[in-house]
Amino acid sequence: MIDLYAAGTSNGMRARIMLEECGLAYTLHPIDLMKGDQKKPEFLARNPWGQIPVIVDRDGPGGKPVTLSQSVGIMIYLAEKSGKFIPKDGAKRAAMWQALMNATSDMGPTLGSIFTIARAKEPHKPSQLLFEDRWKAYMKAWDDTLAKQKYCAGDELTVADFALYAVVGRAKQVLPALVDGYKSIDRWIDEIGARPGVKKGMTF
Ligand SMILES: N[C@@H](CCC(=O)N[C@@H](CS)C(=O)NCC(=O)O)C(=O)O
Repeated sequence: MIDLYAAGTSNGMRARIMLEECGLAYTLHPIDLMKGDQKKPEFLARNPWGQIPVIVDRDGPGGKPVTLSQSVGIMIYLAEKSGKFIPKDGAKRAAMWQALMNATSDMGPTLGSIFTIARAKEPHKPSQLLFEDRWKAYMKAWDDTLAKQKYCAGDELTVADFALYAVVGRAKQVLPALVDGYKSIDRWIDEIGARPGVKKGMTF
């Protein structure tokens, strides 16, 4: 059994989508970020960085418990545990890592910056433009890629699709204009978003 400590942000969604898609039994423990649950001693004991998501796998490698934070670390851990969503072929796996890192270390923080600036009483215009332009460039590149191939890393569904879906899906929930007008991304959103595991994983 796995315990998931998370909230409804793109990072939290990634972890929940993977638990669902890998078919692993888990219990969700909702963390209220606004109330600061993530800075309480019991949470910091699991992740000293004080951020969601965190999983505790009571049945980790060798039967020993594993406590893990970092959404990408969690996704890969769960993919390896279940033997799903990581290509066996080396070139395809490299393409998966490239797509995964763009979704998580480029697009995720860019979206976070856009949200933070949008919530400010007096948004700093140059920063707003910088991050919005960066977001549009990533979206355009994904739209072009997904016009040529079915999934983020090629012809195989991988963790990268779930990572990108969490960030694009979260953008669609909060600022839908960020996701408007990308035909191939729309086709991909329709397919990935229709998966029961993804639907449940996006729900908090
Ligand atoms: N690199 C980390 C980032 C985790 C992260 O930024 N978590 C945010 C929510 S999306 C959080 O817990 N924020 C609350 C805080 O920092 O106090 C990951 O991928 O898991």
